[in-house]
Amino acid sequence: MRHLKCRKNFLSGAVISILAAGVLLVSQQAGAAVVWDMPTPYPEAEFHTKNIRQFSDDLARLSGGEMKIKIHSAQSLFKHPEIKRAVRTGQVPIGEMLMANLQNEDPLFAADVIPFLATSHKHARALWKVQRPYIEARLRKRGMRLLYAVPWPGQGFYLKSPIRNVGDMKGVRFRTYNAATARLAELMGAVPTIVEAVEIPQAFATGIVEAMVTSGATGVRAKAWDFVGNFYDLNAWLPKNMVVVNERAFRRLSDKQRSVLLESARLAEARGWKMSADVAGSSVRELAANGVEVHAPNSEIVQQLGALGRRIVDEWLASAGPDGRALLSEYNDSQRK
Ligand code: PCA
Repeated sequence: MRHLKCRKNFLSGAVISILAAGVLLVSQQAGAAVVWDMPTPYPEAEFHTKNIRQFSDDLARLSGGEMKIKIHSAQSLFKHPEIKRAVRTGQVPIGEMLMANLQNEDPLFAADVIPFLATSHKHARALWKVQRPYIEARLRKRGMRLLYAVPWPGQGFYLKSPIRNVGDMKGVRFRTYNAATARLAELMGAVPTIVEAVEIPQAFATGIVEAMVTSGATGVRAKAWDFVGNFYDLNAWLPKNMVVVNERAFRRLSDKQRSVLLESARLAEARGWKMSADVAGSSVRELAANGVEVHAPNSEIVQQLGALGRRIVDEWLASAGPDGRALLSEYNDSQRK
């Protein structure tokens, strides 16, 4: 008797879920609003996040209110190192992260943090054109899809005192942001600690670090002038943020929603590259206006960093295999044309 009752409950449960699935199907066909939570690592005022706001506005507008993104900036929903997994497993449908942070999965993700390979927006664009298909393929293999990527301005060093050469970096507690930047610090003889962008002021305040590598943009956002007096404007590389979507979430969208998403992403990529180039200039001016001395590196520093850069290329090539060699020669060919 009891057994039968359970069975009846089970049956009605099944009927309810079938009905619920039907309702879901109907509501999606009727174009009910899709609201996506989106974790990002960087603060609200950062140009990347402003670009995501506009991306979200475009989505809402072009979809006639059918799609919305709820942005959770500054690691408020997931910490930066967790965002890829959250998107991959479908905990969230969409997220932003630094592409090169996926280097431990595949070195091709880190082609844009090789020092002195691409040192301007123009070169970074050429590198991205070559790198993109490799990234798309690798994300697809992991159940994700690339929407767009936008670079940070060129990377330089923030230091308390001026340096004459790279030897002066020996033993310096140096803030880095991923494995590749930590490796560079190590080769310079500095002592790397990985610190997220939003945690920079605290890391300096508590003395965990005394110098850092990042862009003018992040230096301004962290108010670098509160803790360092010198910026070496190296433009050593332009790392990219990427916005990726979970493939299953993408497939659940209607045809119209998918094309609106891809169109909004195209607009965001074009806009973001322009914003990045603008911020490259304005942020260095802002650092100077706040009393940070902006240095062009002397020839000894350039030469020493160049040698470290070549060593990093060799290490990268050794780990990146045939695809790495193909990427590098495609990029070098594009530069000869
Ligand atoms: N800002 C980010 C990544 C590179 C950059 O310019 C950071 O420093 O964490």
